[in-house]
Amino acid sequence: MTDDEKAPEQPPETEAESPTGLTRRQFFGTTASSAVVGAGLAAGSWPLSSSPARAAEGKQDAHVAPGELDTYYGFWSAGQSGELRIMGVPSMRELLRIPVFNWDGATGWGITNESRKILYEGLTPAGKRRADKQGGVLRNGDTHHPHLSLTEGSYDGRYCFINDKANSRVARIRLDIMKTDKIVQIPNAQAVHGVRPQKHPKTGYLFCNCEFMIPQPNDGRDMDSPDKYQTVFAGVDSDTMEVKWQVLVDGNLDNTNCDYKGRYAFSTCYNSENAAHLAGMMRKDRDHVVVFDIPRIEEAVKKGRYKTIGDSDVPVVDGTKGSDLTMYIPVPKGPHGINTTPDGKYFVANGKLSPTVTVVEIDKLDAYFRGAMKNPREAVVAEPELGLGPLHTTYDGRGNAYTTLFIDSRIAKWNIQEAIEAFQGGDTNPIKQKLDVHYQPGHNNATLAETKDADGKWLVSLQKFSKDRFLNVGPLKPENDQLIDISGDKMRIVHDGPTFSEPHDCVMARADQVNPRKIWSRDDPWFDDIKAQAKADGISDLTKANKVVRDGNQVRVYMTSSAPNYHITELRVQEGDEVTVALTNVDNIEDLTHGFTLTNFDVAMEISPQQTSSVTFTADEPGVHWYYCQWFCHALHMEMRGRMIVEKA
Ligand code: K7E
Ligand code: CUA
Repeated sequence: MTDDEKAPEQPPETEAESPTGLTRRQFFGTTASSAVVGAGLAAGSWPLSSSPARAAEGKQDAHVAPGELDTYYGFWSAGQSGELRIMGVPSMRELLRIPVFNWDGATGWGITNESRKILYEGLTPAGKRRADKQGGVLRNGDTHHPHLSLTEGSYDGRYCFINDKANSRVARIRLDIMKTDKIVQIPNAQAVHGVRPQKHPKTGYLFCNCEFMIPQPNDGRDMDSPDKYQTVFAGVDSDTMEVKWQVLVDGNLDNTNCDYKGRYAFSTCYNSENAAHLAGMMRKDRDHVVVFDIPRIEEAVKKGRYKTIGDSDVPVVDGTKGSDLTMYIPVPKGPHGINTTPDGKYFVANGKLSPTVTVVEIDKLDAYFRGAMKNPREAVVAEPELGLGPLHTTYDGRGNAYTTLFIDSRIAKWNIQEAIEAFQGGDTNPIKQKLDVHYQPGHNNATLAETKDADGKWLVSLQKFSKDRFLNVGPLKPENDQLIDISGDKMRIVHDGPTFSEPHDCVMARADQVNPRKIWSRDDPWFDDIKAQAKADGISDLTKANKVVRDGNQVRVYMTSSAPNYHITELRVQEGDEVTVALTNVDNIEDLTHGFTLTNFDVAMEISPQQTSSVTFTADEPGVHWYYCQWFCHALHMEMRGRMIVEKA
């Protein structure tokens, strides 16, 4: 039987098939409210909820009227753009971009002293050497996996974490101010891919998969012996963003997840062959999932059962096959995503090169680590065949799973319990529906599905290709993020959203679970460094200071602004001075952001209400240099500017 034969009948998926005479895009465009959906169905013979014999589609209204607010925050990675994006769901409106590993001219990320410190201080020695060669920053990032901090399995609104595959870093974003506040580069690693915050009792560790295998240490040895390359799984303390320990493993590491009890993390491996080339990586029919026993790893570190590698002092324990710290579960072929069910009972590893997903019962892992289970495959409780290219699975909290099928361009909805029964020999077909998506989905995620509060309302499917879905913008096309109503028995696509390169993954939290501040607090530790410097310069309150301090050839300018004025509009320095401008926005009105752009100096920064930002540059060009406010803040915004006068040395 083919997968298609197994799947229940589906609504028409091509534009020509619509019985209403509308193209499908027009149809959904006119059915923004649930009342119209009902009318449309009654009028035509669209084979959906109008027939009592068929499963009903959800009827949620995805339209968020002008002035109305979304019910979920979405956190979208931005792939090669290196940032994090905040979306409103279900409107799919982009609300904010948060620079993380990229350079950003709007906010001055990579330019201000505050951001440059964050971008630099967590780098490895090799990372610092590279940054030093190019002005103190690494310039690009490749974000894949945003995940929010949890307390006892629920979102707690503290942090978002995100990986950088390109330069092997992970970052923490403070959700109260929506700014990146810590970045750490993982030693002994190339390409940090899967990351996942511990769910219980609270985050806790941030678990990090280092994808590529390399010689350990990577100092010129073993370069022509790929069979000796190894990679590590890393535990990062999310409170300090320090790497606490690493685990050497067999094979590579792709995606990772963890349980709801605080004991296990688990990662997929697609290169158990230790191959350096594609054909070799595909040789075996089974790769594996490696399970990490976190308390045992901590114990091993405590007892000194570790080594260090190269110039890193991070303890590295041995988790290769035969170790008592890990368990290797063979799964078919090249598994990719790994997703824990919201009830905490199972994880699902997605086959990618196998049409199957593998369901593992988490409670059964204990038996293996106790020594009571010899064959790790005994922990597998189901392995349904879903279609071609299963990559990632998400959940509705009602016992159903939704798996993206990359090659089929579909999402398969299937029932976990029925898949388990079928695995035990029952004749149930666990597949409930297959839905065409456009095109080639990677991750999908449902609202709150990475927490125990999965609510089964909305599913977002992130497509790698948009092809013909939008106006042609040339050879580089947007991705296509589709919003799907999963509140009914059948999935229904309600929105196409183009996105710039390339959201791999997203998570969604209820709006009440994320509570950012409206303006900055002057007590924020963000300002600690500049406050300390100001104090040394005799300034106790930056909101009252308009003062220029000369210290040799260093000049520190403390300035305030309130719409539409800078309170220093004429600044005299000498050619060659190293100038630091610390600017405080004393407006305390919500949304009244100012900025500071020094023309022809490549200097720009944001100052939102009650924020201080600082920047340091060399006044190397004599003459008159205007600085201006680049955020339109007032009717006299154009006039909000001043002169830096650089006198010839
Ligand atoms: Cu599947 Cu990097 Cu999460 Cu992309 S990974 S799809
Ligand atoms: Cu201040 Cu524009």
